[in-house]
Amino acid sequence: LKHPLEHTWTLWYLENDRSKSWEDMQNEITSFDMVEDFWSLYNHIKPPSEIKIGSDYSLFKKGILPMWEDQGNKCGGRWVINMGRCTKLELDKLWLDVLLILIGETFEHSTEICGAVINLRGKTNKISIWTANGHNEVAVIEIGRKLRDLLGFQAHQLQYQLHKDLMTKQGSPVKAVYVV
Ligand code: M7G
Repeated sequence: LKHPLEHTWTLWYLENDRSKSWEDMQNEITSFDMVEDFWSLYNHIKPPSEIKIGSDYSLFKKGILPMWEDQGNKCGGRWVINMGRCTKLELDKLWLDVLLILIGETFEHSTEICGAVINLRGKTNKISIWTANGHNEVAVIEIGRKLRDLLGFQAHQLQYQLHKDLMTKQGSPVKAVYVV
């Protein structure tokens, strides 16, 4: 007997390749809607600490592409966690925690959740949680506070950035519209 999840989720893998456009670097791996299928996938793939620098994993609700341009993301933004210096174990643990928080529908405003991304960038590894509407302050703040508490970041500030700001300010720092 398998245990159903509330949503169907799709895992994506981005492999850096200068000969391709950014969109073409995204590879859809597989989708799942059962707890047991999540674990068989998780146990089958490399953890983030073992994949090449420059790569990303993304887990999104099925039907939402892991891109700013998708209808589901274009008015939204992300809570971003800058990992800084951390061990491989800490990195893999935090990503697994984020995955479980997502598929477990942990938030009151779970409908606002689009997905999560981990960017493997060496010293600037990042994990972000993408939500659908950056103007839905109540939902964004609830999600940010709960993330901070569940991940044990009480002493660590989390910032929320709008995708439209990231899209237009490539390279330069992007202001946070919310902080928790
Ligand atoms: P990143 O990989 O999100 O972060 O963005 P990084 O700076 O830590 O590596 C790097 C670049 O990838 C951006 O400047 C864009 O050129 C491209 N890129 C990233 N994202 C998330 C998107 C997206 O959603 N859509 C498009 N078109 N390009 C993106």
